[in-house]
Amino acid sequence: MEPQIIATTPFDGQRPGTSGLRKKVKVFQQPHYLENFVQAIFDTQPELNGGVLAVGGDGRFYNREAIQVILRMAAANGVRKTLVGRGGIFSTPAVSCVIRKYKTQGGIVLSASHNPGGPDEDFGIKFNSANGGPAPESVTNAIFERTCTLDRYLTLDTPVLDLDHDGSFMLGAMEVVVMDPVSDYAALMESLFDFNAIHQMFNSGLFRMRFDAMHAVTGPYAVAILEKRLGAPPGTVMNAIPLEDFGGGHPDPNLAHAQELVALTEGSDGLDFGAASDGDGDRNMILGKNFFVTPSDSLAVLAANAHLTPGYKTGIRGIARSMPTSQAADRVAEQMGVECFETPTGWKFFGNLLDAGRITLCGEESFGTGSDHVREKDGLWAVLFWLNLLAMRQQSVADIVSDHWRRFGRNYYTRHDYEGVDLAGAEGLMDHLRILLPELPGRQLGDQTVSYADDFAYTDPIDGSVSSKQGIRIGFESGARIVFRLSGTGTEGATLRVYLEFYEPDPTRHHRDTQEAMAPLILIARELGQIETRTGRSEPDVVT
Ligand code: VG1
Ligand code: CO
Repeated sequence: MEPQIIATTPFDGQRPGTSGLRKKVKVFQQPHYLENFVQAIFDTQPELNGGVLAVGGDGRFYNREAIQVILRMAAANGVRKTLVGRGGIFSTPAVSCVIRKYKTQGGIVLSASHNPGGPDEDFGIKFNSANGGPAPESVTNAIFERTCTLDRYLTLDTPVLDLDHDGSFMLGAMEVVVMDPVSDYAALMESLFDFNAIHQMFNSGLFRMRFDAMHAVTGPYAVAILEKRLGAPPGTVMNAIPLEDFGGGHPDPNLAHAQELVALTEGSDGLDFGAASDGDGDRNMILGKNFFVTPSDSLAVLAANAHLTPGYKTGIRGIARSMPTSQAADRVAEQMGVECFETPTGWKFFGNLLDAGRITLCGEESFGTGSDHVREKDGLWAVLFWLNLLAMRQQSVADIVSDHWRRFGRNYYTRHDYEGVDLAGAEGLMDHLRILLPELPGRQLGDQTVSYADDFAYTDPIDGSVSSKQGIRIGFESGARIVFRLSGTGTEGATLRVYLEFYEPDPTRHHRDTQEAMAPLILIARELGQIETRTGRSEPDVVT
């Protein structure tokens, strides 16, 4: 079968953001739009020619069509073999797992993660490298550059491919292997955690939990692992059937969007444990009875307790967190005597540190936690990690976290998001802060004195690459911080994220209401950023 050469012209704005190219479905549905981006991947990644590629997505609207396009183009571009999840489905961490296990030359992940799905909502695509992780900036920049000059793409003229049955078939000279999306991932989880201990905890009948798959990709993974392998009662996984539009919801596991689950953990009859994941399965939210675990704390608690699980029993080598993530993990690293790194937002910055063996665990405040087992953040992994800890420690979630605070102190933390604000206003706010930076050190703001203020830049300790303008950091002498950043995953207007934290060593002050405790710092951020005048918003849309 001869490849067809299709003439095309470049589209503006095919620059990948924090995690791949994310646009409205309608943008992707324009003739040649998806094809151009995919061709730019093949043109810039020569090792795919003659190589193996993993492909799958979170099952959202347009996933099925996009997979067909990609497979035909892969065959026309000389890919030798593709590994595809049945139905075109793979969670993001499962793609990473498959790339690593079968040593493919890379993978293509179709997802817009926590963004809503459907004909009028979002779609996304990103390329993962042979290490299983999101391509580093050097690669995403090269792909973008290529989209600016592209004038043709290669494809095959074939009927619709059947991807709903396991097995393999030839597409031109390329072999397509349709595989169970769950089994390799489940086996990896079993190698890391004490499934027997977790099984016993479920068998005891004393432990009650729900996992909210939010009608997204983790449904089949969670049913297979929690209910089938670990013996959790049927129905433990709620909203388990993946839907193309996630049932109309926002598949974002946080207090605002997973309210049904949150309610089940509240009150005197609340569940012992609640957890949720996002559209593509890489995020996690952890809840105890009447207790929300801040993702930054979750990373710190997992690090401090990692030795209790089989996969990490020999200890961890180091920890990395994204810049806006609280410094709770730093305290654990310090006490353990291991290295701690502060990277820009986005998982791609952890890859080099993981590959070099400098870190074992990493995480972000945005409900992302992971380790060197794959090169993506991993929602179910975090849930299983917590279950393993609960089984070993035989304590409630609240007790485990309170113990942690007593030992390390508490980093009070919150993030305020102002979504869909006017782009010019948001950029104006950031520019205004940048201008202020030089005069801030030494200044008194509220009850805090500024010790440093900068626009975060990161030099990768492994390859020396520099990423600048990664967010405004304002650090105070007390150790408190305020960070301002604009989102790189949205598809409409701008989203301003304001991240706040302060350190509280005194255990008698560890159980205050977070928003109340942080009110003075929140006020400083609002005034300094002139948030209301510049965004027109007096309150954030989402508080986590
Ligand atoms: C957000 C989060 C970031 C995360 C990224 C991708 O990016 O803040 O921490 O890595 O989403 O996560 P931004 O640029 O909107 O702040 V996912 O689950 O969308 O792959
Ligand atoms: Co995600």
